[in-house]
Amino acid sequence: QSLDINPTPQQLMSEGSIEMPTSFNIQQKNTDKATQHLLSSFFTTDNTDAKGFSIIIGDVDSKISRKLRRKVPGKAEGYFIKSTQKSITIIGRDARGTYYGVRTLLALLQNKKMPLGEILDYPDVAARGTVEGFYGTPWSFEHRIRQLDFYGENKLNTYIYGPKDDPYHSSPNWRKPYPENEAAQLKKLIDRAEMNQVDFVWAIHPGKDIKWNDEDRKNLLNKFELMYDLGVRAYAVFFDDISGEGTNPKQQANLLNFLHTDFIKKKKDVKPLIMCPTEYNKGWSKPEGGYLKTLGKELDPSIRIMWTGNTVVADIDKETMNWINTEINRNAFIWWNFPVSDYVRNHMLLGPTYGNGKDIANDVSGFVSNPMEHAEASKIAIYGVADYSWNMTEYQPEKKWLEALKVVMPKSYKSLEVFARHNSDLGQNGHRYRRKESVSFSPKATAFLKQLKAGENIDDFKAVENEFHAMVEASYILLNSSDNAVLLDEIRPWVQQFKLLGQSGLGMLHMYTSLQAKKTDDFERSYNAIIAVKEEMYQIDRTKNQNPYQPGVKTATLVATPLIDDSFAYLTAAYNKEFNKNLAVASNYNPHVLFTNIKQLQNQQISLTDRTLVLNPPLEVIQMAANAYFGFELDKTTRVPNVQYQLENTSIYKNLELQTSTNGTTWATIKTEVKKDAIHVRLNKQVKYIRIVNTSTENIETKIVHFKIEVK
Ligand code: LTM
Repeated sequence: QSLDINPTPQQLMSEGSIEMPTSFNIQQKNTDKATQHLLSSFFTTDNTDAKGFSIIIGDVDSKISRKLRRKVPGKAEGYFIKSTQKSITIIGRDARGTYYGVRTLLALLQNKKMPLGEILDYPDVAARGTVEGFYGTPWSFEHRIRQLDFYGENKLNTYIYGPKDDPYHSSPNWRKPYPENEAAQLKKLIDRAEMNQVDFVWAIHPGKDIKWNDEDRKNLLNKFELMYDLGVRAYAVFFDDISGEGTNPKQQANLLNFLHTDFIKKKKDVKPLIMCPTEYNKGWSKPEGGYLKTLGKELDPSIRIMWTGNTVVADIDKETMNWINTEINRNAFIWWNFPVSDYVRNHMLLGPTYGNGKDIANDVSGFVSNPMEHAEASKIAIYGVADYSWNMTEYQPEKKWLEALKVVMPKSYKSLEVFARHNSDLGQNGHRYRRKESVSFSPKATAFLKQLKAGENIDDFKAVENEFHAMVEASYILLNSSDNAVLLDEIRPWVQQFKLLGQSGLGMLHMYTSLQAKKTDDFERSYNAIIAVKEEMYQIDRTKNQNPYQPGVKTATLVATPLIDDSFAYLTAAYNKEFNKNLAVASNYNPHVLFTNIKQLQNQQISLTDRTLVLNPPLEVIQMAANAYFGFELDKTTRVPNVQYQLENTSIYKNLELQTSTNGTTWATIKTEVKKDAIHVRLNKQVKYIRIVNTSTENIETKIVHFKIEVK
């Protein structure tokens, strides 16, 4: 009998099972609201009775648990369950432990038979959960409610509220109170978190414009008080993605220590502070500047310091932890940037949670995932995070991924599996973070292409055909499913795109068989159908999920799409050659490349749409040393009618030059004028290289709002 319990308990001693009782006698003296609420969600007058099967619930201090208390694990939030023929006893190490014990009990009661034996359970990591810390549309109130319930169900205890695009969390309004409506919603969320035994950690992001003076100290304290009145009992201060004065580590430490003594300690019922440093990953840390060491030395030891790993987006291993923990004199609190997709917004990241070391439980003070702006879809990864952070050594990514799919779509999970296994990679991106995709299909796709191009018999033809059928069928099932409308709303454009991709795959296979049989009419019919399907896909890409960063909808980009595109191009060329035809080999190939000497930008993506070449703007602050530049190298000298760019720090325009060149050696400087913080130039010039250069001797720090040129 499989006991579907997420996260996986630490020790489960099974001694058979009995028929599942139908009536229960609950004996408990708990006062914890969350536990009461949970019990009443299951035990009603219909299934309770003084003569029913005994369920005894208490924490280590209650009389009820006197005999078994020594069995309760010594770790915070742990619990012990003993299930016999006559009764079940649940004893928690603390209130949260008891709550988790009851969560496990309710999972046990979902089984057909009642398992007997003992469970000893506790979390490996103290703080587990999410940080809503992405750029883009913050989660809605309803989504957050669903998340908090999900965290309770999966024993996650931390939700850090820090959406970058909430102006009352960050600039310009961090000093101001939330408007009435938003405050009322936050209060409801805080209550809901309490009902799920989740710490609602409210984060502030003041570093963009903070002044290191008494006035701003008071502003911060005042905002903390306002949030306290709404019910907040845990706080974080973020200093990520900022430049200038706000980055000073001594000032940051002073401020945090002040908040610690003048707020946290005084309140008595508030948890220790969490902070996100400016140098929050190794790639950006400058040991010579002593930033992290200063924080490590000066910050009160109770203050937890967040860390994203060796780079902004990275998986975490023992070495990473050893390095950072030595720098900051404490165990870092991991901010894991997965499945966040704010830098690859046209992708849906639905793959398994994997990649982090299974040996870092004792090296971290917390582990939170930064999710996608698609809250419901993020649950697939978060489910894995819940298990990983609770019971690291036992964590099995694939198994937990399959379970997660079933949890989010109990009826249509098999179709969701087909969709999710082809929608997990991020595509090329500035952070170079990649995920496995189409794992079982990939070898078949490779063999197919190889044999096609070698003119050999295609061994896996049927398997490839089956996969395309599965893609189309799964999409139809998902698009018409009713078991998770919230999830479907988020993924719909991607599923539509996926269905069309599957159809184009089937069309491509038909082109192949028609060419083999020399049936030219059939070949051209399928060819034209694919062109029409591609047009429909293009329309989705141009109308759905539009945003200034990575607009559009991309699906199955690692294996299935390249297989179909390559085969289509190959078959069309082969057909043209054999029958002396001239069918177009459609291509959306972008021949231009990024031109930069800035390391941070080296992997940044550029995109070409309707003759506009765009640098997909990075979300982070860019460091431009003297002579640093970024721009484009066009595939050949081309007329560029217009250029537009905008940087967040407008005071630095005077230090920059817009330059063009036809050979990359001699450069012409273009006159620019600032209008409404941006630069628009009517260039109308033949150009092969175009760049923005820091011509001053100073280091420049700025975010790039946009940079685009027209190419004729
Ligand atoms: O990762 C951190 C600490 N900060 C930001 C996040 O807000 C953002 O979501 C991620 C991923 O783009 N990168 C960051 O730098």
